Amino acid sequence: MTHPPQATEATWHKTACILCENNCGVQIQTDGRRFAKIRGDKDHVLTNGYTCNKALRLDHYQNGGERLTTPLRREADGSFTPLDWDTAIREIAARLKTVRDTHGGESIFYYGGAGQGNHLGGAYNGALMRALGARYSSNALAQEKLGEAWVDAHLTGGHTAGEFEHAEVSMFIGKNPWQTHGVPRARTVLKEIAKDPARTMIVMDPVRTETADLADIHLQVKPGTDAWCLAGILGVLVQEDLIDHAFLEAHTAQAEEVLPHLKSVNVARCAEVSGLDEDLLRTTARSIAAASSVSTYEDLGVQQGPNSTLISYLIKLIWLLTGNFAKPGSMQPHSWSAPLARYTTSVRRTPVTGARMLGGVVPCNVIAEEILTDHPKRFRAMLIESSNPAHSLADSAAFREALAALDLVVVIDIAMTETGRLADYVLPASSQFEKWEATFFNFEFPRNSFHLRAPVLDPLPGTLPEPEIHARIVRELGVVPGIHLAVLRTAARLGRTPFKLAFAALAAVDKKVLGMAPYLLYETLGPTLPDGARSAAVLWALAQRIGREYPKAMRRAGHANADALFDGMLAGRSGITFTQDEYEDAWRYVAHPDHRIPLPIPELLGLLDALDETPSVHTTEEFPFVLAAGQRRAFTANTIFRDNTWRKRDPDGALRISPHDAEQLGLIDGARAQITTGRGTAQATVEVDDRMQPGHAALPNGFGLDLPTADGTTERTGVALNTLTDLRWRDPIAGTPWHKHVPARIEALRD
Ligand SMILES: Nc1nc2c(c(=O)[nH]1)N[C@H]1C(S)=C(S)[C@@H](COP(=O)(O)OP(=O)(O)OC[C@H]3O[C@@H](n4cnc5c(=O)[nH]c(N)nc54)[C@H](O)[C@@H]3O)O[C@H]1N2
Ligand SMILES: Nc1nc2c(c(=O)[nH]1)N[C@H]1C(S)=C(S)[C@@H](COP(=O)(O)OP(=O)(O)OC[C@H]3O[C@@H](n4cnc5c(=O)[nH]c(N)nc54)[C@H](O)[C@@H]3O)O[C@H]1N2
Ligand code: SF4
Ligand SMILES: [Mo]
Repeated sequence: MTHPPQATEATWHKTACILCENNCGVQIQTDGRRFAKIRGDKDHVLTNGYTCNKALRLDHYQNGGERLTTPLRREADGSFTPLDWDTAIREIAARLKTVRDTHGGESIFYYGGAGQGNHLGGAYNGALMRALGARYSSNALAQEKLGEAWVDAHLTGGHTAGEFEHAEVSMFIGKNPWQTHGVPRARTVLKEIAKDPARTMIVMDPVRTETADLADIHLQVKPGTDAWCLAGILGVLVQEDLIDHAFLEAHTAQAEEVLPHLKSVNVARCAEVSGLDEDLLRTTARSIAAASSVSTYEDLGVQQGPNSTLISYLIKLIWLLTGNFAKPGSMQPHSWSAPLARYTTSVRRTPVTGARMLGGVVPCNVIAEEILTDHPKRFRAMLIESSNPAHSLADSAAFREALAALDLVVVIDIAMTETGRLADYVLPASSQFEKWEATFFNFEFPRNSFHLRAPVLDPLPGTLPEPEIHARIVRELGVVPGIHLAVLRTAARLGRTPFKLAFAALAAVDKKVLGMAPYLLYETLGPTLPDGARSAAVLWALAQRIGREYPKAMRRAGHANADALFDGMLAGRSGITFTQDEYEDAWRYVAHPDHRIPLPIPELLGLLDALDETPSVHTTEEFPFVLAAGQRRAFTANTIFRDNTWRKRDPDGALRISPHDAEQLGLIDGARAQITTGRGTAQATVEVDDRMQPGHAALPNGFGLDLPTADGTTERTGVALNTLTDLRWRDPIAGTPWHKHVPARIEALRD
């Protein structure tokens, strides 16, 4: 018997915030389809009731924007025709088949699949790609983390993260966790560090950010000069012999090939290039060396700027040379619920431009170049899911031209986006509060957790969850033998053990079964799961992998076997711990002979040696400012809200400039300015901000969407940043964009 909902505790639904990778556990009280109240979930396994200011605005995601409620097909005149689902799936599958049969499955490109709060749909894309023979994909990680992932692959062989709750020295490099989190319960943790005289916070940022306000040492570098600052710190560590020789001896390999490169660094020159006092670099290095534990966090300020892959290496050398790995408060490896990238040093190349695909992913900045060519191997079709690349990729003009050159573009989103407007088909997804969802942003050690969220609301009529959309396309493609499905369905009805045996037997006779696993699980195990949690079926395979790779840590976390873990995932409304490691286990994650960390990366040591001849200034007389195109602020959240009314401050997305520059340019607070780059122009309202240094300017991310108005047109608030960026400004190794380092001209606008 079901009970009607009442305004009691029963109407609080446990879920999580979907606005950043922390995914803080929250509870939502609904009033019909509205989110009446939102509060932190104290039971949440990772965040214990913590939220920032943004979670309380989630109703603007669920109910603020204009939702899609029917599949749409774009006609030759640019208008959209509503279709029923069967017609849409039939037409899309037929057109995908045509592309595959004419140009090969490899010409079908997959973009996105995951946002800050939703990875479950993306967990199914492998099966769809396989069904099509597609081999190339990309996503937002290729705008930030892939250079770092490649460095990690060389060093520890896997992702590492800091343990800031316990670190004696915490170092944030191009990272503003006060606003952007990334560290669970960031504001609490930062305040605790700032309060404790025994702990030190080092912030490397050209801007005096809210995080820098709390820091003991603010390395206020000139924009884009971090490589010199870090080389200087390393130079001091080696030249003053502040390194941990015992650690190097016991746990690393070939340190002797790295140290001479650092011995010869000219510290004074490094300080000069980065605009800092040499003494400050020396004090910083000494406090790192003296600490019992050091944790570092590098983010967009360096990953989206010059020398980014080299910088990732230098940062990791700082904690490696000082022995800050695998002990409390230092850098740690961790288990994965599902790996977000491939940690490998052997890389494939893209079919047309031959760009390196670090992490197995096509660099975002080459996608348009891969398409806008007559090369026979160019991409011909694109599936885009849970992402808005026409807005978020560098060089919107080039990307839009590339989309127009494709034979087929399919977008899966909850709303009509800038990308959707350019697609041949747009498919409406259920929102993240209308379906089972989860993320694989699980980077904790020694205890790692995972949170499967149950729906808060029924799906909006006309929408479907992504796993169902994928399954319908795969069914229509008719690539899976019916007998496979029949065998697995029967086994699933008999129980988990028969299912496991049947799955293993089938995989033994037909290797393709593994590649199609997400689809097979969705179709067979899925319908047997409680409360309509069909989309969670793929977690069964992840639980099996966790059981194989981390059996002891899984058992320590209280799960007798992989099936028990899977049941725990299904039942844990506030998340569950899936692995509980011990510090000495950290070495087992180091995927090299003897679990030793090999220190040299010759290509990057070459770049380090060449720093003296490397340009540190990219501005010109024509474009004298460094524009950070995408500063995160209190009221920005990528493009997850398609609604401007959620913001309590900074409604226009102000251009922040220093008082010195404002005076030079004749600008005051609230004045309008024109921003010009080699690629475009835009206008913005000015905010004079003494946190900025002269020559540096910042625009926020998440603005510049073309939102529908009552009269059927669209209206844009703030700057669409990537009308200003150029896809050629990118890291030579990782291909990651220089969003934080865009040479620009700023002028006062007079009316
Ligand atoms: N409020 C809010 N939080 C978010 C998001 C959001 O949209 N809004 N987005 C989420 C996402 S997707 C991500 S990837 C993270 C990103 O999180 P962060 O990387 O912390 O965010 P940013 O503000 O883009 O950049 C961080 C800092 O880099 C600095 N910076 C700029 N140029 C340089 C430079 O040359 N050197 C150095 N050292 N620093 C520089 C900027 O001043 C800024 O303070 O945030 C997540 N959290
Ligand atoms: N110039 C510049 N460009 C940048 C950045 C910058 O700092 N400067 N930052 C970069 C970074 S770090 C990132 S992470 C990217 C982010 O850019 P994108 O990867 O494009 O992601 P979001 O802006 O998060 O957009 C998410 C999309 O998912 C849709 N969506 C929300 N929920 C669901 C759902 O449940 N299902 C589906 N199918 N769709 C859903 C939303 O409507 C929205 O269209 O931007 C990058 N671009
Ligand atoms: S820290 Fe991130 S996940 Fe947590 S409430 Fe704020 S925006 Fe949401
Ligand atoms: Mo991001």
